[in-house]
Amino acid sequence: MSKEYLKEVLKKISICRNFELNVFNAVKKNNIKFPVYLSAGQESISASLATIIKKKKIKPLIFAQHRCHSTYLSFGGNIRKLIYELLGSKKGCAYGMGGSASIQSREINMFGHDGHMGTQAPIAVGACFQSKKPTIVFLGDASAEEDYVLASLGWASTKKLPILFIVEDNNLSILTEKKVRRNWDIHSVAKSFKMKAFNISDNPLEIKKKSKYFFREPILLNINTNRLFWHSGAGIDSDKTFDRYKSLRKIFGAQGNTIHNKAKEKIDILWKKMLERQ
Ligand SMILES: Cc1ncc(C[n+]2csc(CCOP(=O)(O)OP(=O)(O)O)c2C)c(N)n1
Ligand SMILES: [Mg+2]
Repeated sequence: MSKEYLKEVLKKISICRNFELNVFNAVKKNNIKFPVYLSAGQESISASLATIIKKKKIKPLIFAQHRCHSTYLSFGGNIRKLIYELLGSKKGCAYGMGGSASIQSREINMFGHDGHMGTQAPIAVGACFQSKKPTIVFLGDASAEEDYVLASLGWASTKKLPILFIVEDNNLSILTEKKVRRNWDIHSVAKSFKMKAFNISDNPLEIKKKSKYFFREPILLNINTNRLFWHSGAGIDSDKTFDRYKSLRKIFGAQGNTIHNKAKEKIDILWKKMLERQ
């Protein structure tokens, strides 16, 4: 059972990773002219959540922030429309006006971010409070520090909303580590608001273990992860960063390579064609 789940997650990550590698190259070649936020290294979070939630036959409202390509792709966003968006075309998922940071999609109920860290939390809580629809809000570890995010946790808990707060904790606010910024943990804060909250790794199996609580009550998962590339743009801070995708691929051996190569071929061809058409 868990092998099937892991395979589904791996397939999603391989689409996201190959997508991000193409974006990396497009930025390097100056084919993309605005700031780009690559999610490589962090893909297992949205890939796991999307796989789990699809199985539950739930289509949640999704509120992401700037590092959101993998969120969009994992939850079934149209790949071509994201490429168009990143190339500034009107055919993009945000009509070429969202760029990398404000990806939206009516088809998958994903709301674009406004660029102010953490504002997605009060907006998501408001949407969930009004509609009572299952809702996911993604936050960075730095965004989780904003005062309005904390107030949102309190209201979600008080009203017992069917909302899932996901903190993609890459330990960084641009380049400033968490330990420099604060002496507290967001999962402890959520607990003090009487919410279920957990501090886990980006291992898909750990994420799955907590899924029994999803949308039954408010819950916060602080998920420790790693971003492989620069905060913004195409570059590498360190080549020693742990890569969850690599470790998952190893579990599947030759099959893992086949999954990767299939995704690579599909995504590389798409990017090539669409860049040529520009
Ligand atoms: C309210 C606000 N303050 C500052 C910024 C500038 N800023 C943009 S991204 C960022 C760091 C975000 O870190 P985090 O939330 O952990 O997300 P990550 O980039 O690590 O995915 C900062 C300080 C902003 N966009 N909005
Ligand atoms: Mg961060």
